Amino acid sequence: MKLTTYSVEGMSCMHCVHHVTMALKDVQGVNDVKVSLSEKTALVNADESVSFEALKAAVEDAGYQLAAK
Ligand SMILES: [Cu+2]
Repeated sequence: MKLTTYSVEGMSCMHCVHHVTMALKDVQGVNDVKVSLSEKTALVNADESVSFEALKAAVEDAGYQLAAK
């Protein structure tokens, strides 16, 4: 498992935080997610097998942008 912090663009309220959190948690291999609205970040605890591309695609499907930090 590894912990990685990403930056998230497009969030404006706690509903957005919820959407991003759910999108990331739905990715296979993701164990835990903490999204911060004020810091515009997502702290992701995931298996080594989880790619950045998979996380980015999930967040984009939900309507937000994920970037390496
Ligand atoms: Cu919102």
